[in-house]
Amino acid sequence: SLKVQTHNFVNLTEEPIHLISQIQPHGLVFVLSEPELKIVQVSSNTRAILEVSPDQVLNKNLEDVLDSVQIEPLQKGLAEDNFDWVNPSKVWARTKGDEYMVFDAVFHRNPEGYLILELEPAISQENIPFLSFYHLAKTSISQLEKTSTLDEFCQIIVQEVRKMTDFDRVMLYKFEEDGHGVVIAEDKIPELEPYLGLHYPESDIPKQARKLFASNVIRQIPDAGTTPVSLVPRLHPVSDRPIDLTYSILRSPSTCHLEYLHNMGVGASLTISLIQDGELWGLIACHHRTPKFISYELRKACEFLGHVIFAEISAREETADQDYRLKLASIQTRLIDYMGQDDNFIEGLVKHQPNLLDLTNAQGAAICLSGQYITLGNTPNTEELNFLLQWLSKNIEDREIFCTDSLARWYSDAETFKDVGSGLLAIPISKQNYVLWFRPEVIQTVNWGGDPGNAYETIQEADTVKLSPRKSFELWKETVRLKSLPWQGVEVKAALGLRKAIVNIVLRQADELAQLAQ
Ligand code: BLA
Repeated sequence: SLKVQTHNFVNLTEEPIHLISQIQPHGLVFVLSEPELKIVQVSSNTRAILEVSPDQVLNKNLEDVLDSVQIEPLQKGLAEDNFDWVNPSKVWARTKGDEYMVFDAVFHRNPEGYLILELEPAISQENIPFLSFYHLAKTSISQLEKTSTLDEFCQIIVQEVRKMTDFDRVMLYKFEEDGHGVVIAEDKIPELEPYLGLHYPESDIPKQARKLFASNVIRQIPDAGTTPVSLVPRLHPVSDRPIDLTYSILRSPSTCHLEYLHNMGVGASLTISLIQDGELWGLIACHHRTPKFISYELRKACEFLGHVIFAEISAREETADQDYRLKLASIQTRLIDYMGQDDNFIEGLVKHQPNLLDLTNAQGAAICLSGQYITLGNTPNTEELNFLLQWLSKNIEDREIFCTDSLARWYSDAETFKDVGSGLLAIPISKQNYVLWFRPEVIQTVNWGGDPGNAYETIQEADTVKLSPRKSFELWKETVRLKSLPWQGVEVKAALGLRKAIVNIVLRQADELAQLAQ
């Protein structure tokens, strides 16, 4: 029935990807018990890589696989959980006969406290040696300092990452407030069609994946066409649960995402998280049409570059905000002065320059006090204002502010005055008394990478339901109506500041009236 499907569907979009218990086959994973470093879980591809079966490895100590000469130097770092000190360590393991294979050994402690070792093939591919990385970062940063706009800046980032890694396509993907995202910068080989400026729905990168990416900041899929391998035993012998692979570098991505990459024609990817104030701000997403492996060192270099560069983005965003915030603060101060000077304080908000409109960059404003309106600029008419106020007093309750760039979504009658009031910022002063700011409709075209209304399909297979990403990422133009330009955080704050000042004046006047009456 529909009910069952809905239930499954919720489970599917929230698939716990950190508990997948599968890894990508190009490396090996060992879950260890301490202090003896006994192997309690291992990936089942030991035969393919080391020519021994998982059973021959399980319950052995790590030194039986990597011999003690290699492990002893690491033990101090491991005992102190000093992973920066041990990662990566070059180790070798016997494959067959007298042959050895060299790996990058990378240790971490998972969220449950278990020690995990991952072995990746040590491929020396440094056309950019790690030690010269500092110079690279320095030239990149000095290049970046010359750029003036944020867009230019982001463009340099993707170019630098592409120079370092030689991916076919490198993008900077930024999340918007509602969870969907936009490609804001791109560097690519000419044969590929551009994704720059395209929007992608929230479900392409579901919530639990975004959460994981905030703690595991760099992830690679060197070959999206391979079949994942399982851990054996499937459950951790002590916890009796799937091991938490949140911080793993080899964890297999969800099959849904592998299908997505296939549909996009992507053979390999590298993704770097950009974090701001603990939250995922965006991603640097790299694509290659064919398999491509990036060594641990080079990944670290990319991660570092992403980090350093992103600090600069944040700083620039903040300065831009800061200048506007200062401007609005000075308008607010002047409005408060005007209110103090005029006999009727309301007049002070509308008679002078700057006025109420300048405080929030609105095209219309209305002050509604005791059933009277004073308006400025383009506003709905008196009757429309009457109904809007009734709706507001019923619906916004005790909130200090109501703010939307699409009023008609909440209040359908707003469609009739969309040309003046598609956006509304409302502050209640007291019951029935409001200051309202309006913005007109701005019809926008949003270019989506595929139809966002059909971002995925649900496929029923016997008694299970699975999600499958869309097959086509072809440009899909959406015309967005009944929406104004968005209110910015600093504008909302300025409105709240004014509210405080007005409430104080109203309270003072009420006090004075009460004293007169005594
Ligand atoms: C992961 N989806 C991702 C990732 C990206 C995208 C960048 C992170 C990949 C990584 O960290 O290696 C999406 N890639 C994009 C977008 C662009 C791009 C938007 O290049 C734009 C150009 N995805 C779906 C559906 C589901 C889904 C229907 O489309 C299922 C609900 C899931 N995507 C999904 C999951 C992950 C993901 C579960 C996490 C993969 C993992 O690490 O396990």
